[in-house]
Amino acid sequence: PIPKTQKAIVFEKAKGPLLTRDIPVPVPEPDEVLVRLLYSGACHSDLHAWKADWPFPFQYPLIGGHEGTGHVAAVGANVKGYKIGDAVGVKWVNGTCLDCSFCLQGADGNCPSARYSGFTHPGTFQQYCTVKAAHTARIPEGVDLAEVAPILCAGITVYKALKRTDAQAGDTIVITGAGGGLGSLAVQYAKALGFIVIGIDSGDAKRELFEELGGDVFVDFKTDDIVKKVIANTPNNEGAPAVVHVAVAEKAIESSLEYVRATGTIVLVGLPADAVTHSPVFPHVLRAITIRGSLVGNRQDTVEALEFVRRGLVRCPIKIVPASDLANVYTLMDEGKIAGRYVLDLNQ
Ligand code: 8ID
Ligand code: ZN
Repeated sequence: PIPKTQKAIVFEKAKGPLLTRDIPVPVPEPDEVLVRLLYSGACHSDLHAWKADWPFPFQYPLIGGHEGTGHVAAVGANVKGYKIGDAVGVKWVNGTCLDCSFCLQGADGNCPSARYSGFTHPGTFQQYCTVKAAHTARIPEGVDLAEVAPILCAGITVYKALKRTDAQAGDTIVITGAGGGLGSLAVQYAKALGFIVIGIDSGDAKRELFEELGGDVFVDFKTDDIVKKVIANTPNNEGAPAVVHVAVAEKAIESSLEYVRATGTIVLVGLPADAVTHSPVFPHVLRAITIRGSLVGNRQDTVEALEFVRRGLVRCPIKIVPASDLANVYTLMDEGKIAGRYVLDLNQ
């Protein structure tokens, strides 16, 4: 039986208190699924939303969260293919029109009428949420629902970003922010795809995690000469053919212009507030480099990213905490102190 009310973490304004409230359980539209959520990852994008430090039309009161897992609790009248009890995930892209040119190209996040979990649609920091059936992710059998939660944003996003580097198996790739939520998954997808991985982050906890996850060379951005150490670890000291930035730091992007290999590709994923990419035109053209942005992933990327987890090639280094600990998680995240990912237990 579905209760009338549920617990949700709500904030009324930017940086406002994170209040646990009893609110109504939503009723699914004909093309929606109602999900009984058990777990939600806490992504740095949720922290950006709480701080409102992006030029994004945030709407309050807001229920954040966009990496949720649980079971189908109800299906809308027109939904086929899902039944009550199915293990499912909720992504950042919560619904799209399915008809525009972006949808047809599989650029789900760019659909002009897309709605986003935790940003423009009540997210996964609550016990029940609605999602368009077309954007509900199926969780493969045998996969742990807490452990898989971070795949629904972090995993999909870095898997897609790695594809967008156009790197080939055997290439050396740099991942900045390699010890954080996205980074710790990027390292594993990169290894599974056959890359040699140089990770940039700071401190023993992140270095140890990086090495445990199979990373090859760790560069500490606080104590190492970044450019020198990266170049020294690339074939013929030519520089890195591919870079994925998940660090929340403009500086990280700037220094990559100096260690990227001529003809190489830099993919921007992290979204530091007010950051600008300064790439002087002359070396940009003469060295023929590419700089591109990458936004989450589409439904097919989701299926593929989850398949790596099912096969045991990628695992999420998580710490599970009660949902009521979200404010502490945000503090630790702001201080750069989280190695891996925190996952909220939505029953606590
Ligand atoms: O679709 C997208 N583009 C997308 C999807 C999901 C998340 C973008 N994001 C964005 C988030 O909004 C955030 O800006 O990616 C960024 C990283 O999210 P996260 O992995 O959830 O954040 P984290 O766990 O806090 O990890 C960030 C890491 O960066 C390191 C920190 O030490 C931390 O481990 N870092 C920092 I801050 N400065 C660094 C630097 N200068 C750095 N690493 C290397 N060099
Ligand atoms: Zn996210």
